[in-house]
Amino acid sequence: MFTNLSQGPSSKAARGMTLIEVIVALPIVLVALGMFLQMLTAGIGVRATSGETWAVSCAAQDVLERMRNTPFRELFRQYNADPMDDVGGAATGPGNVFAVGNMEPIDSDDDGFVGEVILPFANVGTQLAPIWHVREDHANEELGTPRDLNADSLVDAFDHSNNYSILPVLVRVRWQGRWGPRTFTLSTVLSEER
Ligand SMILES: [Ca+2]
Ligand SMILES: [Ca+2]
Repeated sequence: MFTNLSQGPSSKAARGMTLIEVIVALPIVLVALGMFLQMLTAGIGVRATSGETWAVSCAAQDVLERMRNTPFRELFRQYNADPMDDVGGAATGPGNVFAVGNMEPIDSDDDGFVGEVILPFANVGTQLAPIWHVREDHANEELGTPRDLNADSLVDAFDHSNNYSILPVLVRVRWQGRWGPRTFTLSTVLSEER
């Protein structure tokens, strides 16, 4: 003879306990699920951030590579902020700013481009009528200037756009990242002996 235990009072108690267990476990499960979703979201965020950095790094290195492939004497005219003196005619040069895909510039960015090429160039004219010079006395700690740029062992306040022999350069990208403003910078010194 077999007894159907499922119909007994102990089975009802077991079912009751199971229900209580579920009620007790539910918040724990929900918390665990929340943590899992948080980790999943963070993981996606990390991947997106890494993707941004990779794209920006490639773009900055590409700009530096193009500068290395530009005739050294033409770097000043091609990468200053004056489109009128570009070697191939007005506004044919790359200029001092560049875009990276559809990345958004940070709010305080005046020119609307995320990328910027920074060289020891100074505007000795006005905003409306700029006159760009290569200046040894251009003060920029990141560029390492003031610095002798024409190898005469002197640092002066003259225009060296026709006789510079080295050009320190920063290629900087500032963009509105997934988690806020971000900056990536490459720096090097370009010289005639490349
Ligand atoms: Ca130019
Ligand atoms: Ca000098």
